[in-house]
This record gives sequence, C-alpha cells and structure tokens, in this order.
Amino acid sequence: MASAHSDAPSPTGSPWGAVALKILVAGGFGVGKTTLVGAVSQIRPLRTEERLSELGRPVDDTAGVEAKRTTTVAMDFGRIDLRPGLALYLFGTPGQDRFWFLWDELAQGALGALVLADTRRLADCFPSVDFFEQRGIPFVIAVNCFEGAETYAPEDVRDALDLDPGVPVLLCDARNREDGKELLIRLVEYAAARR
Ligand SMILES: Nc1nc2c(ncn2[C@@H]2O[C@H](COP(=O)(O)OP(=O)(O)OP(=O)(O)O)[C@@H](O)[C@H]2O)c(=O)[nH]1
Ligand SMILES: [Mg+2]
Repeated sequence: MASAHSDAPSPTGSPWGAVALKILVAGGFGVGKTTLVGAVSQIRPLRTEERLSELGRPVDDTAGVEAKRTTTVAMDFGRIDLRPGLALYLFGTPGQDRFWFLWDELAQGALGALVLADTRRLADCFPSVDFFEQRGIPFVIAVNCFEGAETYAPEDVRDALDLDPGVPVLLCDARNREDGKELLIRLVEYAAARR
C-alpha cells in the first residue's frame, strides 16, 4: 500500500477526501537530505541530529562538506501540501552505512524516493539506488549542485549511475524550497505514471 487515505473530508471539500503520501529522501552521507527536508517542509521539521565525534572521524568522510558538524542518526520528518488535499510526508534517511538497519522500516508504504547525489562523490548514492531498484520503489535522482563541484549534464549522471532510461535526473540546490518542491512534483508524477 503506497498511500494512506483518510476518510475525513479534505479542507477543500474534495469528494475524494484528503490524500497523504509517504516520500523518502535518501542518498549518501552529507549530501543534503536534512537540508532539503528542512527547506521544503511547511511544519517545523523533526530532526535527529547528533554531533559528529572524533571517534567517527575515520569513517565519516566529510570531504566536500567540511563545515558539517552533525549527522542524522534516525530520520528527518517534514510535511508539505503540494496542493489542497494532497499532503506529502517526507522521511529523510540517515546517510551513514551503520544505520542501514533502519531503512526497511522507513521504506514501508513509501510511494517513492528522492535520491540526492553529489557529483564529487557519486558512488555514495549507489546503495540508495540499489535499495530502491531491488524493491521496485520509484525514485528520482536529484543532483545537489554544491558550489565548487563540477556541473555535469543529467544525461552524464544517468550514464554514470547506469540508470534505466525513464528515471528522471534533475539538478537542484537542496537549500532552495522551489527546487525541492519541483523535485517532489516530478517524483509524484513519475510514481503515478509507473503504477
Ligand atoms: N553549498 C551547499 N551546501 C549545502 C547544500 N546542501 C547542504 N549543504 C550543506 O552540506 C552539509 C550537509 O548537509 P545535511 O543536510 O546535513 O546532509 P545529510 O545528507 O542530511 O547528512 P547525513 O544525515 O549526515 O547523511 C551541511 O553543512 C549543509 O549546510 C548545497 O546545496 N550547497
Ligand atoms: Mg541528515
């Protein structure tokens, strides 16, 4: 079941009632998942950030995001109404391998996923891509364009990730609300077309 339907009348009085869809925001460590959920959420996002520690330094590769001081240890949660009667619940995943055990739980009932990618560390999004491909969960690749990172055409990113031809690849700034909204609209449309 990819969506939760409420019997309550929608705020618009739509005969179909309000619909809430679950969306995952995934990708490698430090790629901007928490940033994106925070940028688009209309409620104050729930965060589970813990400080990066000296102990974790050998395994937490902050190259490219040296200013990063915290990491997600369980999930991010936010909500956005794409239009009246259509709410998206956003679940940001933890980026580090040691929290993989949470992913199956988080993915339950998800309509689809945004997979954030950083072209300086493209391989970091392979595990997310594999995870969603194996489970048949539709996903969109969102290349988070960090300053200083070389810009690649979406087609080049598609080739590098060996994606199926239909998978949308979009460029974005994870800090930009409009970019995030556009990504979510594309994902919902893509997932709806796949069903
Ligand atoms: N310049 C720039 N910095 C960004 C962008 N997106 C995120 N950042 C910064 O990059 C760092 C990583 O952001 P997070 O949102 O914490 O990344 P995350 O994917 O949630 O990280 P984990 O949960 O630890 O895997 C933060 O310091 C952000 O301020 C971006 O588009 N451009
Ligand atoms: Mg995070």
